[in-house]
Amino acid sequence: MATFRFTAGPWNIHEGNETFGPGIRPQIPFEDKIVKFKEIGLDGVQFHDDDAVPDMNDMSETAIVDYAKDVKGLLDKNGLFAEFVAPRLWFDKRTNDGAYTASLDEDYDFAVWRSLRSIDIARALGTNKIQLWYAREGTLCAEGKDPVAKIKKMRDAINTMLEYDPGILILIEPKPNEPIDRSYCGTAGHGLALGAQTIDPSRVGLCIESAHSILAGLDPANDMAFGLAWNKLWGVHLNDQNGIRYDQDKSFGVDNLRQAFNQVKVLYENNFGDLGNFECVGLDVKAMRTQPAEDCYRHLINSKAIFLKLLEKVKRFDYDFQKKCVTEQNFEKLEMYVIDLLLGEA
Ligand code: XUL
Ligand code: MN
Repeated sequence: MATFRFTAGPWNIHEGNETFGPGIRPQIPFEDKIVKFKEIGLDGVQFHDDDAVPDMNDMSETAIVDYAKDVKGLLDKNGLFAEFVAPRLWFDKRTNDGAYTASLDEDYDFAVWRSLRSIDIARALGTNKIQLWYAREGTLCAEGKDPVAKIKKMRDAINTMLEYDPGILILIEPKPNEPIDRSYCGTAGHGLALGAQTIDPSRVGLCIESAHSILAGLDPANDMAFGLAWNKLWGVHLNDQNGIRYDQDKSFGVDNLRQAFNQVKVLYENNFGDLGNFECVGLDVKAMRTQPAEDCYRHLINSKAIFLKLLEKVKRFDYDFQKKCVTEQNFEKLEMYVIDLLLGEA
């Protein structure tokens, strides 16, 4: 029941830079991160388009693919696969005001160019998954965009990608805010509704990130369940988050263990990983700024370890006892059992 393949992106090892201070750990070359990923027990790597091909904006379309093929060689050498490629549509000046929802037509065109190149890169890396995190698709100034027209542009961009390559899958990773404060695609429901409006809804699914669900005031396990109910959960980004504030990307389970337990439980019970889309367990976590450089993979190691410890708890879950409690409608009894299980007393 269930196959768990663990993945992370090169951005998950960073220098500790945040809004209030610059990086304080030395930069680690991409190749070193890849080697270390394998060593700490990851199975695959997640990419932004420019994680794979850093100077892509200034390269020809053939040069981009050639460069990506070399990256594939590096992955093969280290026994890792590429899970997905996500166009990074929030760094460049041309995507300052949104990408598919940019105010200027030429900026929209740039975003679509990057998206199609992401597909080329994904193919060269050996994956058919494109992940869309809609960073700036929304507003800070609410009157700055016509929301109805712009939401339709998000659909148009997906259609262009689906048409460009009939074999790709699009994974929408919804998030309600940050860096914008009003997202046009904030929840799993928005993601699926958007997918349903495209030319091929069967190729649009979800990647649910724990922190993003929490930021939306929702329960991550239930968001995952919502995707699983329709076989639309094609990826997860596990992490943790202390309430509704800035996006923290804490290690999985460190803030709310029971909430993490229920994420593992819903994935395990529903055969995640064996559902036909090579579903992976992404660990979208970031080390605290205080973390020493010599131990800067610890948050990834911990997140995987916590997942596996919780998996053991899930496997010991007493379904007969649960059924009895449900029949008696004695959920107080069931709650105590879950707490005892998590505390090692059941
Ligand atoms: C942003 C986020 C990103 C995406 C990849 O909050 O989670 O790391 O997962 O673009
Ligand atoms: Mn993420």
